[in-house]
Amino acid sequence: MENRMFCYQCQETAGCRGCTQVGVCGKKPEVAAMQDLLVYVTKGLSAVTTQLRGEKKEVPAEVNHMVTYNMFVTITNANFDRDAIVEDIKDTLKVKEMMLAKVNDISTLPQAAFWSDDENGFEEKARRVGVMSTENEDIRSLRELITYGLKGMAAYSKHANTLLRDNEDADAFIQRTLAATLDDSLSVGELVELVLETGKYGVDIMALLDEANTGAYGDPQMTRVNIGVRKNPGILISGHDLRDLEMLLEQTQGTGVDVYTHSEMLPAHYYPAFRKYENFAGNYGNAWWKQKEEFESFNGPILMTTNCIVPPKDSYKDRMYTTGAAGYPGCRHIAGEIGEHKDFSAIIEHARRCEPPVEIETGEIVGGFAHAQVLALADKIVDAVKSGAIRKFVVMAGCDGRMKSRDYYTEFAKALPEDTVILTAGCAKYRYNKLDLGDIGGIPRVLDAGQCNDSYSLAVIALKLKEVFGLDDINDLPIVYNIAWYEQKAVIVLLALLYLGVKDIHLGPTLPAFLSPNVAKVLVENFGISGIGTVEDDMELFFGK
Ligand code: FSO
Ligand code: SF4
Repeated sequence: MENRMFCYQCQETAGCRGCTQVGVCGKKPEVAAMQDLLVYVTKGLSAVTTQLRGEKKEVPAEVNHMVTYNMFVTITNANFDRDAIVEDIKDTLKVKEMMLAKVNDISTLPQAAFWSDDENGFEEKARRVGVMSTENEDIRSLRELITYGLKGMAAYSKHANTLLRDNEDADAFIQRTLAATLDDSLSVGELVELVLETGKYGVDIMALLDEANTGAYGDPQMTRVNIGVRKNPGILISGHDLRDLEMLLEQTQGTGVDVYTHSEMLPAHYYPAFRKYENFAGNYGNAWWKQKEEFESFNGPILMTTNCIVPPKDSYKDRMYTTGAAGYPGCRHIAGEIGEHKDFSAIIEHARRCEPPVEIETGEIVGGFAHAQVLALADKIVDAVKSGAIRKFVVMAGCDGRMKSRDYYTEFAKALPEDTVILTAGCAKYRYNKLDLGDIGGIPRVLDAGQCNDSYSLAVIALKLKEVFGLDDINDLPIVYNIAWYEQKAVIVLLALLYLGVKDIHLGPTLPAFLSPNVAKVLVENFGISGIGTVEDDMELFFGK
């Protein structure tokens, strides 16, 4: 059989249909195959653990963590290392066998619960278990929508686990639902129900992560982050893992090496706990997709703690390190499980041999408007809404990406009426967070809550405003939603918003390829989801003529 792949899990999928030769993200067919197999064996393990729970037997926390880690590994541009993924498959099969031995009644378990082989059989099996192994396009669409939502949940769950927070109920849901995507007896209606339930647990997991982050590092506060450079050599840390950042900051004290954030790590500056580190220098660069140029000019080592990795150029590949679920062949990986100390000394030594970063811009970014900070300003905000100084809030959270069509978001932000305020989270903000959009009576017109998972803050803010204004329906608030998506964490954020009852979300720059026409119709009819138009048309749609 030819070596073809099929992946359509992200917004940049080839031709808005599916990557079949090589990923637009750079994922090669042999990596795609092992990711498909890792998802399959993780679903098999999940069916076994779900049966164990049904028999009132305990599932160890390490097994829960294995499931979420595996799913995280398969998120867009997190891990390109085939050999590492093969090891994950082997480990998962071993654990699955151990768990299977504890099951009393194996009669209802799916085939995936029994499948096992050595590495020689992996390629052959992978070809039979990919996305296209589900023939009915609506069932396939719903299974993938659920699976991608669970991948997003898994990523957020892992971040909470890293800070020693667990939610066994949500883990049980993730596993039960992964297993359900193998169940041929489920109808379209039942799968739609599961999509919504996934959103419910998405809210729970984001709440857990919010508690974990604020519990460990304090409530984000309004902060001005420098985007220029200092004179020392630096380490650039990217991705979403705050615990990795904390360990790196601790280990760089007194070494003469500065630490800069990149892309989704920018919001770390908003947490009080990280301000005390004098070598925490600022943010360097922009959203993930510009990293080829920016990593080059940074000069020092780069630590990728999660997605989004762009296959590195040879000129800086030896300076790129990965940790956690991230991986790239040829880049050094820093080991360390949940609760373990990670040793970053090799990166620090490396930084000392490097030139300081080249300055690519100067100035500041203002952020830190997670729920506590916004609620501290609630009176001011409510007055501004009542007086008409703020007409509408525009949620522009989500992801950035390399498609030219995303210029829309910059133009949209520029065209917004001056009595509107952008609420944002995620890397989508880089499309407009360096524009000077001013403020309304001291309230900045771009309120950045943080990372994509901090979209949860935006929901908390909306619910609070609903209460303050005495409204029955969250959709009666003066808030419109124009969200950009790229990978699977955005899927769980979207499902969480749907669960909270938010209607009429605009999603761009294109709708997901994994929505079949019928599934898209369900989302349109029940939730009013739609795409984006031209900036002019959308201005009129949102704000009238
Ligand atoms: Fe962006 Fe990448 Fe945070 Fe995503 S850096 S695209 S939705 O990983 O997770 O916002
Ligand atoms: Fe293509 Fe996106 Fe899949 Fe990468 S993650 S192979 S770009 S659909």
